[in-house]
Amino acid sequence: MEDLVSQVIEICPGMYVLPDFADTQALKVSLQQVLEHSPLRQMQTSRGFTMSVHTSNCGTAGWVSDRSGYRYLLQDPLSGKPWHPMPESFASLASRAAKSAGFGHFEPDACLINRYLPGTQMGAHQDRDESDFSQPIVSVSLGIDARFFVIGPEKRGKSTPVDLSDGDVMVFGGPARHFYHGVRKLKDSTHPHFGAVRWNLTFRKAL
Ligand code: MD3
Ligand code: FE
Repeated sequence: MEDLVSQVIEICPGMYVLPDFADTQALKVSLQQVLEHSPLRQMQTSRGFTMSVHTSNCGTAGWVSDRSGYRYLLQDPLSGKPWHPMPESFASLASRAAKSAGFGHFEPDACLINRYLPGTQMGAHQDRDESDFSQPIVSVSLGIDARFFVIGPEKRGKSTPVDLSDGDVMVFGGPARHFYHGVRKLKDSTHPHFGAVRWNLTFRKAL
């Protein structure tokens, strides 16, 4: 049988959108299992602000933020136990997406789970807590639409909007790996399988 074709859109060098690449319903049960093991929580920034996004992790390493700063930890600080192992369906999705964008052999060891409710946003930032910046980052959107924005290597300047819907996957590597980016305040809407929620899974090689 012929393979189903999927589009790969290059927004700028190193930054790719794979529209409707992920079967999000197939990820839902695994997501629930991970969250039973390590429940959602709101992280604090080093300056003491509470992030509006609710967060958890799975995989060998999990990204955390508190008054001591940002870092990856092998244990969930809420339980002292290792994070839930990364579900095979998550890992294979991330690896296939990276490969489609030209990054072969991507084996993520960290999956950050972000939950956005209407009103949730994420300010402009860089992802720079990982050890090897030659490895890409893969992001999977589930549920309601969000407007993601990317600026560039400097924090200030013109931003480019990208609207992300359920099933859309983005890959960031090469020059885009250190670009400032964020998510605009989520608008109220509803999705047939997820309700008034957006989930984002961010896959990284952290260690
Ligand atoms: C561009 N999350 O968790 S994913 C994050 O939708 C984060 O939850 C957003 O930014 C979210 O750090 C956006 C898209 C994303 C992730 C990593 C990137 C874009 C990126 C790294 C470099 C450049
Ligand atoms: Fe980020």
